[in-house]
Amino acid sequence: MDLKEQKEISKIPGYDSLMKNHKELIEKKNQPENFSNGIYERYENPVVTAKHAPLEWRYDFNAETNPLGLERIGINAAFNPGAMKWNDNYVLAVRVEGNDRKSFFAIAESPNGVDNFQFWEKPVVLPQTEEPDTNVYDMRLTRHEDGWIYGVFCTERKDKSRPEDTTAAVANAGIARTKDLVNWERLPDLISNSGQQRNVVLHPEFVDGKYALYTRPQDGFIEVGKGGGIGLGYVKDLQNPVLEDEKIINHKAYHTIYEMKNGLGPAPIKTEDGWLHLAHGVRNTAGGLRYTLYLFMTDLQDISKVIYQPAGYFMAPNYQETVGDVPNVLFGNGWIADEDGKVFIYYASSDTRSHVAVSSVQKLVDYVKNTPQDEFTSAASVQNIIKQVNKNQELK
Ligand code: M1P
Repeated sequence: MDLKEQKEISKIPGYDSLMKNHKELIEKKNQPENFSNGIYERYENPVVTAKHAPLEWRYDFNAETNPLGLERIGINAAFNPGAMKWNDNYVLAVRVEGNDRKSFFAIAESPNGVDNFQFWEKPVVLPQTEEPDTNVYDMRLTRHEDGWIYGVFCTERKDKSRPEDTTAAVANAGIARTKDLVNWERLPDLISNSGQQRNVVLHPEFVDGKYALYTRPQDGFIEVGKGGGIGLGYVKDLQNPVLEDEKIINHKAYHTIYEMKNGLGPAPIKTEDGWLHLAHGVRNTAGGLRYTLYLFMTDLQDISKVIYQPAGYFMAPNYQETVGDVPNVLFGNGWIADEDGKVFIYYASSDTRSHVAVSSVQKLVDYVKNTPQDEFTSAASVQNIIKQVNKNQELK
């Protein structure tokens, strides 16, 4: 018996069909949906799901130690990916969540941005600070002009001031940087005046020689309380990331899609008209929280100044997307603007799986500049429709 034969014999039962089905899933072609609102095209299939996780992570393939061929480590979800272009390919820093509820990051790469996403061999090994993370999630990737690629993510730990409450947690921004997406250097966590921080994003350029960070201060772990809104603050040195001059630049507001809370998605895209931002807004309903995505634009000279913000959502969960571990959620923390102006918007549905929608800088800029702004009353919304009807009547 030669060595190769010995290896074949030692594989678990069902190995070949497991491998075949996994390959078919990864190589499945993706198409745009038939319907588009003209602003973006959603793609039919999710780009990354729990089932895309490599079989090597999940199975012990050795028939001697796993004679029944059982899955040993279950993967529950693959969502909220950060995104960037990498050697002409499209990479996602996916929040992969195991059956044990722990999230970690893993890089998935595709040649075209819409299908064939394949995870790299091993998940990201994130160095720890003195106080280890219990859970990490929602990495925003920023290629900063200082030459590093930064991953800013949420780090969650037990709230030790409430030992009796097993659900009490503290969220903050963890910061790591890399040159190759494999070896990561951990920097200290953000130091800010807020009790908790989530949805923190690094701006890609220096502002007056400082690092600019978008924040989302909050009083509690889930509830933003008196805090909330998308903030902006500055850090002189990321080795000692003390946040200064934090101010809210995009407030939550009554009777909007971001009435209860909001948070920035990925780092903004620079356009000739301004910085284009993707964010999520949260409102409460009788059926629970509803997360939708919205866009706004800030001034090129003064990044704290919102210059355009269309009313309402840009993208909301469709019927299938409303279903998942945390229903009725769209969350987007990754997008890629290609050199030809195409924009790949990566978003996740219901904290379960990751999708793509494709648009362009031209369309998104037109959308933010020409969609009516929220005037906060039904009567004003009716007037906006009437204005448009009258304009169309001039064409007759
Ligand atoms: O469950 C929905 C989202 O909830 C949190 O986002 P936010 O702090 O804005 O409410 C995050 O845990 C996010 O990962 C999750 O998708």
